Amino acid sequence: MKNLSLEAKLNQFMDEIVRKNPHEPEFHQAVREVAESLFPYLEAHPIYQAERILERIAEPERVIMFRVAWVDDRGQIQINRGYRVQMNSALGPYKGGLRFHPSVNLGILKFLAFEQVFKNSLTTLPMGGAKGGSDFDPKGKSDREVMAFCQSFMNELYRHIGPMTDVPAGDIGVGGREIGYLFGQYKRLLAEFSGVLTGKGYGWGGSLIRPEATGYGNVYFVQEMLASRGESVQGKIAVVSGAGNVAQYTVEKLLELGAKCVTLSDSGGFIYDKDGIDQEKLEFVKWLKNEKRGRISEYAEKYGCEYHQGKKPWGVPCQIALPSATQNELDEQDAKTLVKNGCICVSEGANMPSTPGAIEVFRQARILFGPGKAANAGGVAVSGLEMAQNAMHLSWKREEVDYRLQQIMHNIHATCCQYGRKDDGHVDYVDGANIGGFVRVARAMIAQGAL
Ligand code: NDP
Ligand code: 2IT
Repeated sequence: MKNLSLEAKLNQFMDEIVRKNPHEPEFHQAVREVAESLFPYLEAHPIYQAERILERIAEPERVIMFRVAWVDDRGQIQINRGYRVQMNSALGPYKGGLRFHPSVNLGILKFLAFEQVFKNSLTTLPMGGAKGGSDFDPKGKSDREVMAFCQSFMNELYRHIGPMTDVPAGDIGVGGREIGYLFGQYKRLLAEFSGVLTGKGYGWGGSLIRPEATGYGNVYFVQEMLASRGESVQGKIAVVSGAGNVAQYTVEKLLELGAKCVTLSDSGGFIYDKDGIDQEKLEFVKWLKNEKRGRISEYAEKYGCEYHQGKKPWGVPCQIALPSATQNELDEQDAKTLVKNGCICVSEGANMPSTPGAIEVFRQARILFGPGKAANAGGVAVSGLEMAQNAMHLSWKREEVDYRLQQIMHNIHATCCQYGRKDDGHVDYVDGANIGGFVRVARAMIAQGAL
């Protein structure tokens, strides 16, 4: 074993991961990326090898799967599958979002829960890592159907969560409406008003800035990366994918800082607004997506700009690209196009939006590349601040939460630099985030014994 090359050891480790977790390609992808960063570090820190920390982190502490039956508007029973992957509790109660999307399966939730462990560690707040959700598709469902589904989902989930045990939040397909229905059902079942979920509405336990936090946080991270090369956001052209929670507030903060955002997308295609998305157009997007629940093509109809059906926005020339929709939405060819067109900074609002081939292109080109577990940590960070406010039974002002969010993103950037700086001074943010996130979890696991 000792004589094996690092690559052979990595392959052996990955073979075992694949053998134990068959048919879960996204989970393999997430683990491999972390393992590639960590293996050289582990060589220099044999204690973590002896304690088998990475092997332990890659095995969920607990996986819960359950049936969710509910009655649709036609009076028919629908059956979905619910999940909660409780990955790691070394640093605090399990914490992470719920995703409602037809593509949800165990492998996708395991990749997301795995990423969450490192991300939450990077925030330095006391949160373990988890993810959950269902293959339920909220698209085209009435509010009553969504409520019926959420109530049935919580009827099972409630026994596995709690403010000191596991605190879910939103993700794709789970926003303020769903969190409200889930919270109401939990409260009814336990007769207890507690901070069991984050992303609650303001006035009933929610934190100011939580809706904005992921998008704003990603732009704060971009500011930090650009500043390290003497650059700023002001005057840059930005390409954003997605049109949901993360994308909307990414655009809002970029606008405030003087950048020009020219794209948004959804699963139907992308809009290209050469004049830039201004605040008024953004307010339309918020209404379109959060209330009307329509398609982004309606933006192109209203404002007379280009709409590219079935396409992604990465061919649009820009200096900053912010993938904010879903996993593996930006591939190697897209990455080459971005670099060729002069993109200097890619920062992941979504979880694992860049394929391994794309990441390799960004790293080779030495452009600024902020991996999701660092760049989009602002969302869960403000969730952590929501938990703190709930525990104190008070709420902070907008400025206070925003200031803390900025500090946390600043510190995450510093951690990435600390662990990702190479001999020639170049910072590899992927290595920095993976190693920086790992170290806190590893120390806590060693202190807490073999479990
Ligand atoms: P929303 O549900 O609010 O928005 C998701 C957006 O992505 C929609 O525009 C949706 O389009 C698009 N999308 C989703 N799935 C696909 C797909 N398979 N192909 C193409 N487009 C797709 O989710 P969020 O904005 O909250 O989440 C976006 C990303 O950010 C996810 O990767 C999530 O994990 C990550 N994230 C979210 C955080 C949060 O606090 N909400 C925190 C950190 C990361 P359509 O409506 O057509 O499906
Ligand atoms: O991926 C993520 O970090 C989230 N969806 C937010 C998790 C949270 O608990 O706020």
